[in-house]
Amino acid sequence: MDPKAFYVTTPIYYVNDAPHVGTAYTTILADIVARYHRAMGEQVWFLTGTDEHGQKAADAAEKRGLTPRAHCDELSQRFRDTWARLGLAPDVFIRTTEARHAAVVQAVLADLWARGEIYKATYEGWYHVSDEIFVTEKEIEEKKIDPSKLKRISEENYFFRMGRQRDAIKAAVTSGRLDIRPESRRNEVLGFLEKDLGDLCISRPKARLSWGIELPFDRDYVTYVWFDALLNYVTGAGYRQDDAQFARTWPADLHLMGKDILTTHSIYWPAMLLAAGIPLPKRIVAHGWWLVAGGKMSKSVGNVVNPLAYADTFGVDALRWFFAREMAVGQDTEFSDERFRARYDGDLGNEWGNLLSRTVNMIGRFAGGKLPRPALALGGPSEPRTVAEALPKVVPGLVDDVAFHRIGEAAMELLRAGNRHVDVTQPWKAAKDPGKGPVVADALYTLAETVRIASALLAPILPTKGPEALRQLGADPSLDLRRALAWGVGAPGTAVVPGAVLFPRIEAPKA
Ligand code: ME8
Repeated sequence: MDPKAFYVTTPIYYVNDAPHVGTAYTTILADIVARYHRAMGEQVWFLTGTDEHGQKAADAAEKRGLTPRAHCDELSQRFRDTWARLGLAPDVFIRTTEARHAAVVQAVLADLWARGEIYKATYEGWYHVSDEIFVTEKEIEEKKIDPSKLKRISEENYFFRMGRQRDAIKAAVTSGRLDIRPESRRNEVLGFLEKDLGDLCISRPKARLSWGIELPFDRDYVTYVWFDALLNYVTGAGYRQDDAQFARTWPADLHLMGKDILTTHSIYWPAMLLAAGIPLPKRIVAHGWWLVAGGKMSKSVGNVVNPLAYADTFGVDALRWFFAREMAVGQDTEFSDERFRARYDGDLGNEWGNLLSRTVNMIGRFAGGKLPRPALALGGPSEPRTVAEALPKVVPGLVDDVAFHRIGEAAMELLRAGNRHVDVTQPWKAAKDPGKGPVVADALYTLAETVRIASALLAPILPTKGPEALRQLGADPSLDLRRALAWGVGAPGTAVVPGAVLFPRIEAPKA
């Protein structure tokens, strides 16, 4: 049987929002995860997609005079196009409006109904007429909802016995079988699990909302959008469609998302899976917000950053670098033009691009364009070599921790050591002294290995520039990452291939 693939997911995004920096971030983060695992020789299954049912999509379609399906087709395509423009290639782009997904949702619902995990009861509560949602007393108070907009409704609905699963979820989280990160979020979930979970209303009468998946046991109802949406993760892995595919993909290794939807993923979703007898995902990682001027980006404030503008001006790799290096997953982080430029000019231009061009240049001038054979180990291993040799031990753990800001920092530390090594060894001076051939050879080999290792390490984050740097060094971009991190893999005699400046200075005005 094929080995288990590393299965990483993003949330599936609501179609009504255009792709923005938040959704681009999670999708790029998942792409980086996918590339690191692939670079280490693993099979990967990377899923993203769109969440298309529910009231908001139905309303928006009506406003535009379109059928919900036509509306969703158009908006879902916008996500696909944006991800393609950003060079993201998920293995599956799932839409909740696909027939195969409806079949999975209905099969799960039928199964839960047959086993008594779903029951019918009267739901009574305050209904917000114009928003078409039930609101709690607490929400009415907090959001100061106008009482004239509220109607007391008593309605028959279907409920999922979520409360029954509380102890099982708690045991899974406590034991780490369901690993929730960061720690603060895990504690939040455990706190939530202290209370009675209650049952979950999972239906909407069609008379009120028809844009959804019909309940297989009552055609007058559709299922609640989250019940439908969460199941995308198993549909996209072949559940009830392709048993071999499902066996090699499920359980998900990593569900990535913003902290806004941690509860649905760490309570509703495990409860659904436990009730359906499907194994739990292994890990849930909730990242923080991209902030603008200290506040969350919001359409109403008008401070939403357009990731495409940055990708257009600085290149997709620069955007990916900023995302990976600037945010420690789990923390809120400021997105500013100034920080973006500092990362671009400082890290990419000054440390990496500069060391690459100096190295390739000097190998051209002082070593006939070929990687020299290192002749000496002057006074023990060089600083860059010492830094590089620590990497193989730490990199796999950092990948596992989704700690790309630390991988980025480790690569920069190596490049900084390389740039210092240029200043210390001054190969252009030594080259004037015929007796110092071995010193020059040693310095140039050290520099080439330094940039080669840093470039291989960065390639999953910068999938265009990383391989480009490696090609300039005559190195193989497809080498397994663990192998590529080893000092000494660069073969003496390899011809360097001088190329374009990796990160040209960009004088363009604010993106
Ligand atoms: O919640 N910073 O979809 P959604 C970082 N359809 N990430 C951000 C962000 C910000 N400022 N704003 C949004 C849904 N995000 C459901 C999910 S899954 C079964 C169903 C990201 O379109 C973050 O990943 O509202 C967040 O979780 C996601 O966008 C929400 O996307």
